[in-house]
Amino acid sequence: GGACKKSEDIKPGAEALADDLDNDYDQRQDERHDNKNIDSSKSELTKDIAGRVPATYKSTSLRRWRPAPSVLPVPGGAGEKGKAVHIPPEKEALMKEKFKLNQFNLLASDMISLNRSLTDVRLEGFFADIRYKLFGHCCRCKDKKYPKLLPTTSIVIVFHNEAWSTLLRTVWSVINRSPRPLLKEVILVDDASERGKKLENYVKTLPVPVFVLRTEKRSGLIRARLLGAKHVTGQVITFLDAHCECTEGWLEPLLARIVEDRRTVVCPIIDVISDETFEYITASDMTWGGFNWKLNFRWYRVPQREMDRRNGDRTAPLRTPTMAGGLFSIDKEYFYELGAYDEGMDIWGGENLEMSFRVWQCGGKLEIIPCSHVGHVFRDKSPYTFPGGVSKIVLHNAARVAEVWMDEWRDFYYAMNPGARNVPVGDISSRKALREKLKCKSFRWYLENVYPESQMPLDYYYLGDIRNVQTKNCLDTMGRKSGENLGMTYCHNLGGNQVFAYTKRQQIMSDDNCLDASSRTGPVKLVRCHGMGGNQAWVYDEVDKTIKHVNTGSCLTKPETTDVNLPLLKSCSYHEGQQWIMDSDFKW
Ligand code: UD2
Ligand code: MN
Repeated sequence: GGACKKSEDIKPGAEALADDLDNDYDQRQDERHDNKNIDSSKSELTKDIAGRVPATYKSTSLRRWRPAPSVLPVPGGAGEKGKAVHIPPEKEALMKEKFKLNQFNLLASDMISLNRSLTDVRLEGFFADIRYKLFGHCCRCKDKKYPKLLPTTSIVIVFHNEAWSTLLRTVWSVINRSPRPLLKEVILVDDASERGKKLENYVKTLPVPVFVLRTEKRSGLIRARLLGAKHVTGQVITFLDAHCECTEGWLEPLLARIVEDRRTVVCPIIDVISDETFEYITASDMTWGGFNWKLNFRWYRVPQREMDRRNGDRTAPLRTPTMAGGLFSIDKEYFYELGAYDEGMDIWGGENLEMSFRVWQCGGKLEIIPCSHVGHVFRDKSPYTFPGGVSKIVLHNAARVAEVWMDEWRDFYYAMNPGARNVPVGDISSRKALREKLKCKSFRWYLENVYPESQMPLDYYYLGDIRNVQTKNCLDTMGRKSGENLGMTYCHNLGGNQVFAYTKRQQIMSDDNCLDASSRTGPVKLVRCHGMGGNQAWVYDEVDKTIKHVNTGSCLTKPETTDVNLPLLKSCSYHEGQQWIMDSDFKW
């Protein structure tokens, strides 16, 4: 592009600190995008993008298009081939200072070329080769043949106070690694950033159409994405976070899958770009998306059931119960048919589960396409403000998910999040009407058919706290992890760590952990639920009020006075210390 100055090492020294802190979109960071492939194909490209507006779906031909060679590594360049960047000790203070701006190592990011090279991370190798030879079906991503006619896509990237280098590296990775005929445009939505340099002039120099939109006031990522989507002219919308890097061949498999079935919402495998070193680390292709009782998104191991459905082919589309939310492609018309996003959601959170449930319950499919890899900088903390408070916003969004989509299982959400009841959910009538209009299936259907491995029990007798008759105290996980002892303390009536479900499969569970005992005298531990009975099977007797461990015949017993926080397992004597009440008086 015309604005490209020649390659120069960026050496932000201590003297750079002051002005870097008030302007982290410092132009010095774009000094190294001397992109060889782009210039040579520029005339081709203008013709492709501007000269042809596909009238129908599946109309953009890749037949005559030849891929540019992938971006060549700059010898000795920081972070090339996705390698880690190490900051010399004398710059550590500066590094720490800059880390606070975005909650990632901005100094490292600024040292890396805006179009650094990455290695090709797609699955191949010995076992894939063997399968290919033996069974003839292709288990190597690089050998897969995609239709020559694929829909065009527009990339929508929303951001608030994003750093120049990560944002533009995202854009460059899209430009460098997407077949040009498929890339309609890139739409950047600035969600009222308070700092940063103007992008308008810079994007004009880029070899593909890149537009910058602005929200009038901080609107949050959900409404910012809606604004971006409105301006999409491609056939497919592809959303990305503002700190991503797309790898070789990331786009074709996503679009190809949508061509097969336009009601498929597809996600790449989200690889990890280290927030400390910006190293590109390939993520497992054996994880999918789930969620816990709090309605937090979580990664879990793909169950054997789904591996079997795919005949063990790790390159086949993976049906995932939920998506992380930031990176996915969806047919534009389908996006709107399906209800776009819930405009009542603020700032951050919840929209990923909302869309996941909606896709599945309303007749679509949600998949991870393992041949598509995109890196993302995962952070420990959020760098920006949540006007009105983090928990209030996140709980508000989650409550909308629970109320509209989860039927009776919304109780788990309210039980697990003390205070969630006090957060107003706002007007949800239009979202409920949407669910009606689309004739969406129930949450029970979703749990039975899409996510039977979920920690939401399908059938349960009870959800609430479990009180001891003698001590009047309650069982309490004390927030402990799998493998640790169950605890007990005074009943606080707030739910959270004192909420247990007693299920028809005889489990007593708290989120994904179950009460578990392996000997007749305890201890009683919290162990990841396995759903196979065994040490995790308990029978509650409503008459004598005992909780009996099936395997050992022992009874759950109040703690000794020496350790009042440790419930025990003892032979049953039916005294009050072994009587429990499952009949909570929570406020939900
Ligand atoms: C994950 C998703 C993210 C979103 C979020 C839940 C991935 C990799 N990321 O969290 O896309 O689904 O879960 O809501 O799946 N932003 C704004 N305005 C705001 C706040 C954020 O534009 O008020 C932008 C932000 O600059 C970023 C994007 O929204 O580009 C996502 O935010 P994030 O990176 O903080 O979310 P993340 O990755 O923790
Ligand atoms: Mn992100």
